[in-house]
Amino acid sequence: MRIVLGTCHHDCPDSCGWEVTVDEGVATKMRGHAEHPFSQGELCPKVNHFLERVYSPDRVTTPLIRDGAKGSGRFRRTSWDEALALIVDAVRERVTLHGGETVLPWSSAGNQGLLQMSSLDRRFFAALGASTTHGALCGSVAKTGHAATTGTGMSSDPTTVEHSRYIILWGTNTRLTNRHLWPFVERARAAGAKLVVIDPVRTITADSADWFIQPRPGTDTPLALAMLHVIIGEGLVDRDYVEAHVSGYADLVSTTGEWSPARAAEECGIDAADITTLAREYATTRPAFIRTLIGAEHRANGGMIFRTLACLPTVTGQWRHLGGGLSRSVGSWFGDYVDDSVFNPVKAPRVRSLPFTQLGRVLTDPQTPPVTALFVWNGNPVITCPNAALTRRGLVREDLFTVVSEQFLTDTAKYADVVLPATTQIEHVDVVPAWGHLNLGWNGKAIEPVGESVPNTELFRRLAGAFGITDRLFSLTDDELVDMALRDIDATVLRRDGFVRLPNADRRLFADGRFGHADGRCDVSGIVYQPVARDESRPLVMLTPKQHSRFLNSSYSHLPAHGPREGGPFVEMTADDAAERGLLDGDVARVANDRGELRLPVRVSDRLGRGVVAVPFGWWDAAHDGAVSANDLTSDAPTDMGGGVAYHDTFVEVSRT
Ligand SMILES: Nc1nc2c(c(=O)[nH]1)N[C@H]1C(S)=C(S)[C@@H](COP(=O)(O)OP(=O)(O)OC[C@H]3O[C@@H](n4cnc5c(=O)[nH]c(N)nc54)[C@H](O)[C@@H]3O)O[C@H]1N2
Ligand SMILES: Nc1nc2c(c(=O)[nH]1)N[C@H]1C(S)=C(S)[C@@H](COP(=O)(O)OP(=O)(O)OC[C@H]3O[C@@H](n4cnc5c(=O)[nH]c(N)nc54)[C@H](O)[C@@H]3O)O[C@H]1N2
Ligand code: SF4
Ligand SMILES: [Mo]
Repeated sequence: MRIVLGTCHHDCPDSCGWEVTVDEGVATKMRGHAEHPFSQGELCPKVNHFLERVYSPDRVTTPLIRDGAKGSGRFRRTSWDEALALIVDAVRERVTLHGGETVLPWSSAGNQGLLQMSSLDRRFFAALGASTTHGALCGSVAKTGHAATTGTGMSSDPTTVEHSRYIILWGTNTRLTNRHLWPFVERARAAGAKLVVIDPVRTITADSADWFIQPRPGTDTPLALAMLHVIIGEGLVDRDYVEAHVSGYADLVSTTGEWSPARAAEECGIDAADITTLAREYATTRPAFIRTLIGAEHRANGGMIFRTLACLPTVTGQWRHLGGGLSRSVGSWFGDYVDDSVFNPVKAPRVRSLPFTQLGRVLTDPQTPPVTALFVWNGNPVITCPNAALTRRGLVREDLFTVVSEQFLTDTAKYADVVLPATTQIEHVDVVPAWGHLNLGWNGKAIEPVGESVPNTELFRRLAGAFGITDRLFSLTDDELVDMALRDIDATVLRRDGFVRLPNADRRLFADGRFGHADGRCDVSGIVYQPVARDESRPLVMLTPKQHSRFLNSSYSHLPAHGPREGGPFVEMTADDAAERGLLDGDVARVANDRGELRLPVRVSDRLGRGVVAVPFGWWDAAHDGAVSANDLTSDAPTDMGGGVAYHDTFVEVSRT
C-alpha cells in the first residue's frame, strides 16, 4: 500500500491537494491532503467521489470510431493504430484540399495542469499549420478589464482577505465556487470584519453575508462609479497614493461627477442611501478587500465592470494594506516560476485566429478556408459554449472530421468521428498552477491508465508520430517536460511535499505603486458605461450561473453520485413574474427565445429580482429527453474586451406549455 500526493486539475480556484491510497495498483481511497495550506485536508462534494469517476463503467477506455449518424453516440471500439491511421488519412486529405488552416484545435478548461492543459499540442498543431483561436469561455474578460486599469493581470492574494476588516464579495458565489476561501473570510469576520455581497442573485453566499446588495444584472459599473462619486465628493480619497501612483484621475473625477448615487440607484434598482453608506464604509475601513471572480464578466459590458472595480482600491489606497486590495484570478503570479513558453513552437507559422467562444459560428459561417478538421480535448463545447443549437448544427456537417479526446462520451464526443480515451488526473503526472491561491501543486501518478487511455501529452506524442512530425520535445517524458518549465522552484521539495508556496507570495501587490503600465501608474481614465441592450419582446433576463455543488461546469452531471442528487434542471423566477404568466411552482414552463426553447419546471423563489430568471448550467442533453442545456438559449455575442461570452445577456420569455 502506498500514498501518492496529487492536486486537483479542475477549473476551480481551489486547486486542492489530495492523497490517493493505492493498494496493488488500485486506488482505494482519496482524501484531502491535510498539509495543503489552502484546502487543508478537505475536498468537495464533486471530488469526494472522484474514484467513482476514475472507475466508472461509463469511462471511454479504448479508441472509438463512429458507427452511426453524427450525434447518435453509436461507435465501435478500435485499436489506437487504426484510429490514428484514420485520423492521418482524413486530416491529410483535408489539408491537401484546403491547407493547414482547415484544422482547428479546440481545448478549454477541463484540465488546469501545466502539461495536460497545453504543452505538446502547441508543437503538433503548429507543425500542421493549423488555425489558432483567441478569447476564452472564462477569465479573459475579467483579466483584460482589470489589466486596462492596473496594467497587469496580477491581483491580490485572496487568502489575505483574512486580515481584512471590510470584505466585499462582488459577483462571486464563494461558498459554492471557491469554498476553501470561505474559512479565510470567516476568520476575518470572527475578528470583526463586515461582509457585503453584491450579486443580482441572493446566493448561498449572500445568505451568509452581513449585508446583501442586489443590483440589476450588468449595472456594476454605475454602482462603482457612484461609490467613487461619494468617495471623491466627501474627500475620502487617499491623496498621497493617487498623487504618486495614478494617471487619468481628472478623467475619472469628471466621469464620476455624472453618477450621483440617485442616478446610479435608478439604474441599478437599489437604494441611493445604500450606495452612499457602502462607499463611506468601504473607503474609511482599513483594510478593505474586494473579492471577485467570473460571474460579472459574462456580459457585453463585463470587461468594463472589472476595469471600474480596479479603480476602487486605487483611489482609496486600499492596496497599501495587508488585507486590502482586489482579487480576481491570481494565475499570473505563477508566470515567474512556471514558464509554459518552453512549449511554444520554435517557429510559429503565420496562421489565422478564430474566435474560440463562437464555435457554432465558426463551423456554420462561410470561412476561407472552411474548418473541416476539428480536434477537441479538455472541453465539452456542446454544453458549455453559448448558442448550443449552432454548435450542434456545425458538428453534424458531413464534411467535418471531428476528433474528441475524452474520459466520457459527452454530448460533444457523441458528434465525433473518432473518440480517443483520456486519463484522469490520478493516472498521469503534472504540476498545477492555481488561480485562487499562491501554492504550486504537484500531481503524482497514482495508478496506471485505465484501459487504453492516455494523458494529453501522450495523445500528442502519438499523433505527432503518426503524422511523421519530429521535434525533440516529443521524445521527452512528462517529468522531463515539467522540469523544463520550472524556474526557481525546488522540484524535489515540490514532489516530496505535494506543493510549494510561491517564493514571491509575500509581496503586497501595488502597496508602493509599481503598476504594470509603462509609466508604472494605475490608469483610471476611460471608464464608460454601456447599459445592457434590452429585447422588448423578451422581457426576462436569464442568468445561468453555477448553482450545483456537485457539478464542475458540465463535468459530473452524468454520474450517479452527482446528477440525480441535484434533482434536475429548472427555471427559477419570482412569484410575481410567475403569476403574471399564470405559472405556479412546479408547473412545466416553456423558456424560449429565437435561439431555442427549453421545457423546465418552475421554481418560484425570492432569490431573484423582478424580471430576472435563472437556469442552472451544466446538465447534459443526454441525461434527459430532449435538450435541457441552458446554453441552448444563451447569447454568443462577444464581450467588450477579452473575447469572452455574454452568456448572461440572454433574454427569454417564459410561458405556460
Ligand atoms: N460547484 C462549482 N464550483 C465551481 C464551478 C462549478 O461549475 N461548480 N465552476 C468553476 C469555474 S470554471 C469558475 S470560472 C468559477 C466561477 O466562480 P464565480 O464567479 O463565483 O461563479 P459564477 O456562478 O460564474 O458567478 C458568480 C456570481 O456572479 C453573479 N452575476 C451574474 N451577473 C452579474 C453581474 O452583472 N454583476 C454581479 N455583481 N454579479 C453577477 C451570479 O449571479 C453569480 O452568483 O467557479 C468555479 N467553481
Ligand atoms: N451558460 C453558462 N455557460 C458557461 C458558464 C456559465 O456560467 N454559464 N461557465 C463557463 C465557464 S466559467 C467555463 S470555465 C466553461 C467550462 O467549459 P469546459 O471547459 O467545456 O468544461 P467542462 O464542462 O468541465 O468540460 C471539461 C471536459 O474535459 C474533460 N477532461 C478533463 N480532464 C481531461 C484531460 O486531462 N484530458 C482530456 N482529453 N479531457 C479532459 C472532462 O471529462 C470534461 O468533459 O463553461 C462556460 N460555460
Ligand atoms: S473541484 Fe475545486 S474544490 Fe473540488 S477538489 Fe477540485 S479544486 Fe478542490
Ligand atoms: Mo470558468
